[in-house]
Amino acid sequence: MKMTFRWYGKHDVIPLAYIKQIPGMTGAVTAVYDTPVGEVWQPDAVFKLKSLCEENGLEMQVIESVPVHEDIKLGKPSRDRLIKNYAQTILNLGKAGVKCVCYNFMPVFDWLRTDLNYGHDDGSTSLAYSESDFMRLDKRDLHLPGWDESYTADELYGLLNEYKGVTHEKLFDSLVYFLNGIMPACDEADINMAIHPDDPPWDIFGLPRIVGKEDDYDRLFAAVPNMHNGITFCTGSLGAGRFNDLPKMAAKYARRIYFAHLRQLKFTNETDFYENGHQTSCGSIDIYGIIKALVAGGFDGYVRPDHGRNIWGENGRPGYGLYDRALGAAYLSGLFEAAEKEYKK
Ligand code: DNO
Repeated sequence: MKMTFRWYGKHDVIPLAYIKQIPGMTGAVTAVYDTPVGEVWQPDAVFKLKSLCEENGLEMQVIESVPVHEDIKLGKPSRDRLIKNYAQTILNLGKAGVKCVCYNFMPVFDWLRTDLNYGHDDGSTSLAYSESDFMRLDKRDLHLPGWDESYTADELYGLLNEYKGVTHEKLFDSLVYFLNGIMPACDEADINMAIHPDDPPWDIFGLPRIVGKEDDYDRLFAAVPNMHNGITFCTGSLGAGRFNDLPKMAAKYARRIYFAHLRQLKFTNETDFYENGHQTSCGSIDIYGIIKALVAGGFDGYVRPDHGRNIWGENGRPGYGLYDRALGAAYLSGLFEAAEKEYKK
């Protein structure tokens, strides 16, 4: 296991030097943020990022994310050029020593929470999701946390319209087409692709979502068995679906899980939850059970703490402050140390 920490590039208010001070920290998880989606990440941009990390004593072996252009998800004719670009980005990343690329295949929107500033009794804040708040959203004027705000209202409307004929099957075929297109580059660069689950793991706004439960992964690996086709195991995303048995899935896919996002959430009723400190006792996700299952199953990938609270007066990027994620990293490292001594095969 290698402990890592997400870093949003030079605009991140958290200095890499601080990240390095977290005990056991080996690497930064980052991305080239100024290349438009669909274009090739040029070697000089990639190497510059790598140097920044290394100057601070951190590796850059994991990228989160290389975003997938909507035309690829939509299966449009332009996808062949875009997939070629993606493959070239993979080759460029491989030359810089990257080993794992996190990406997602969610149409239009990434993760969804309805509150970025949920207040806890102890004065800390975190992200939260409420079904009734979600139902109340004005679907014609969507501005939600975590979403790509670069779309104008018209563009968003146009894009949502384009997805009208896209069924789960069609989206799945597009994912398989995409993966088959980039696997040769992954083989050459020895890079593992790690698909991030849909968050939450169900359809939103009538848009299909296809990576959120055990059957989805079985289908994906049957369609693209290449071992470079793998998973980002995000406990907060998968855990939002009460139908998922996380320790079971961790055990089953341990050798396909190249990257683990470990985070906590606590259900307040059947559908609603808030995020919390990483400790198993802080929520509904059995973090230690998952780590034991990963280790016993042969997991040997990258880990990062995910979505901490804002604590100690920090006014950090929601879910991505320094302090609670640092506490999370220390806690998770302790659990891995225990589990690896006990269960490592
Ligand atoms: C949320 C993140 C996601 C993730 C992407 C991966 O906090 O985990 O935004 O980076 O879905 O492509």
